[in-house]
Amino acid sequence: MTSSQPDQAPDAPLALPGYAHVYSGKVRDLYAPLDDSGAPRDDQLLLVASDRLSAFDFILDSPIPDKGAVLTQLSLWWFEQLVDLVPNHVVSTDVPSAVAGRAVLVNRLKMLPVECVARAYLTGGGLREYVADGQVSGVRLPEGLVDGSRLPEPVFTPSTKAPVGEHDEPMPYADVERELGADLAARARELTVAILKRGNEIAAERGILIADTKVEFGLEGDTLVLADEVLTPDSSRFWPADQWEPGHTQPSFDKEFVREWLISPASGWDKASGEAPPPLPDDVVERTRAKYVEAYERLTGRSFSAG
Ligand code: Q0Z
Repeated sequence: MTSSQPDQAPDAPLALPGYAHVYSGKVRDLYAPLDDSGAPRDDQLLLVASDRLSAFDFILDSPIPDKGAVLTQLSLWWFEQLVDLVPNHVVSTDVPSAVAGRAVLVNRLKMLPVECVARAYLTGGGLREYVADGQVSGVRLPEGLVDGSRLPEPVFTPSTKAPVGEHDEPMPYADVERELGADLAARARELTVAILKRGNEIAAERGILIADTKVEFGLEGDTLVLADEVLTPDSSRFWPADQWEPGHTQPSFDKEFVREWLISPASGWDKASGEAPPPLPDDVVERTRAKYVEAYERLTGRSFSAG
């Protein structure tokens, strides 16, 4: 049995011949391809998405089959939809068979030291800021907004990059300008908002609202390049459009069954206890897998086939 602690370090990463493990996040792993001399290349990375799921800040013991592949294929599809707005880091999907479908070889970029977040709907940390002072990331909003309200325009709400196990914190735009310079800061802001707008234009036709999203940019010379994953349920809040009802917490498109079961008496788990959540019942795992596949199929119009 593996342990589940808040933001635990994950299990030992997979050994991939021809690659050196570089870093592991909560649900993804980074490797460097080895060159002919067996040394790690400094110009590329292999990004591997696992089937791990986080809920209530825990990495659950129950993997969701195919989650890593679904999210990887969804990111790849979005990169194509966005390529007229922003270049991306993708080099190849020719990856070791052990991670086929859930890994991407990418250009190693000089990453911006800022999490670029945009919000189209008000919830979470943005809602907390709005309730406190009527603003989100320094942008004054109309009165009377509630949890789930659509914002008049998407707002750029950058955050700091927190170490694994800590939460990102809101970063005033003036600090982004200090870190990046005014020109690069403005370009990152405009691109982040444009990505969320394009995402919502496409998703709206398919019954999904994208409340907010977090993207990462790197630099290739002076050019901002979209990196990491994009517009996936792990980097964004997806809401079912037909259930959208401002005034309360919206159900999550992907994690609703997991959260509902974990807080139900059936789980026997107390969110406030600090204890690890129990393993998920098979039907919750299967219904959650189906939601990830449904998001992929609705958005892309393609059918998902594992393997
Ligand atoms: C992404 C992350 C993890 C997956 C670094 N193209 C790039 N160039 C340089 N660095 C990155 C990328 Cl994508 C980079 N991350 C986040 C961590 C698995 C992505 F463990 N960190």
